[in-house]
Amino acid sequence: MDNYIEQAGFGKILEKVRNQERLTLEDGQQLYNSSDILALGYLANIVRERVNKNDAFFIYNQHVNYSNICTNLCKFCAFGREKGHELAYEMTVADVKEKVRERLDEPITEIHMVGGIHPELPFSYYVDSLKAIKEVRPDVHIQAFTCVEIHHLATLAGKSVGDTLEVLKEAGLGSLPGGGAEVFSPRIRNLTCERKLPGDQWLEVARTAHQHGLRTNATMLYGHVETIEERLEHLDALRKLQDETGGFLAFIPLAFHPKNTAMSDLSNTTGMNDLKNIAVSRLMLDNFPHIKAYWVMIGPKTAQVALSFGADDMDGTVKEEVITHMAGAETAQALGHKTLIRLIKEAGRTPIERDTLYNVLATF
Ligand code: V47
Repeated sequence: MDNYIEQAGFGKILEKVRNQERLTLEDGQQLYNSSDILALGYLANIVRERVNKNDAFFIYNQHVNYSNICTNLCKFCAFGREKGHELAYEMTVADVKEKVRERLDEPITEIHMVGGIHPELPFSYYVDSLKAIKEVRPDVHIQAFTCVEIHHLATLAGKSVGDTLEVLKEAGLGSLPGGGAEVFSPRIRNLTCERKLPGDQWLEVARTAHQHGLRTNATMLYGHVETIEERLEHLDALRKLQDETGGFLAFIPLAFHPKNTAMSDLSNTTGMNDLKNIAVSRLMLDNFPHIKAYWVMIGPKTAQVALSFGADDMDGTVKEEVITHMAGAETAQALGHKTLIRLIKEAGRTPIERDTLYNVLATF
């Protein structure tokens, strides 16, 4: 295989990967510009198996999207709605509590809760929602509110981001999901989400969360109008912050779904692009412990194959995914525990049920 990699022009990168040397942005360019997916997969798999051996993780989780009312109305998003729109919705704290109560008979270990930037809900709503979830399921880990929401909540609370996080932690917040990162480039934010928190401020909220002992994830929305350079700058910014804090748990490349968005003239991503983003992220983000193949966005079949192209995590059972399905995702809204185990086993990996912080709960 080494001969093959050298003939494909990746000899130097192979040497660096073997010697655990950091890849440069130019190396990243070369990887992204190649269509030799087997070579990319081979290289990414070296890092994947060094970091995670043969393990492939999943989690028993439940998504709760408390409201789609949003003042940002990003062009790539089919979920957000203006207040008063016929498809706008907002759950009360009692609704959130009920959503969690409905599944009390299932061994859910994580509640993943995010929503739009709501113009009116007070800070107390968010605190009370966390407390309500903990009342129903005291042991559950709540992974809630993207860095964009946290910034908004700090404004509502009239406190610093750090002090806001302390209040939320006290109410039950366990960690932050990775959404809202999109592509940090100001050009992309101007084109697709001009009202959203700028990239440098997203990173600042993540830094503060890490300083306050909260682990967070990071995402990148790819497959719209971003360039390869912009993707690599995004990965580089995350890699630098991770060097500084070590607070990121997982990176999740998110495949753009155009349906029902203001960018619906664009095409869906392809299998090659999906696998390439997994492989290049694994290679560039040498300091991230986990790369997640989010089956909701790339489909369970590609996510399964991704376990050989750099990914070590398939996310989880999810239950009632809304954000991607509003944008035309044709995947199921939930996957069974048994299906996840079968997908991982057939990929030749060891299925590991984890909790949010990657503690092992069961090995299959
Ligand atoms: O922030 C919005 C993205 C994100 C579309 O942290 C879209 O473990 C594709 O961040 N097509 C929310 N993507 C989802 C998210 C996430 C999901 C699963 C796990 C984790 C984690 C995080 O979805 C948004 C935005 O970047 N998004 N619209 C769309 N049309």
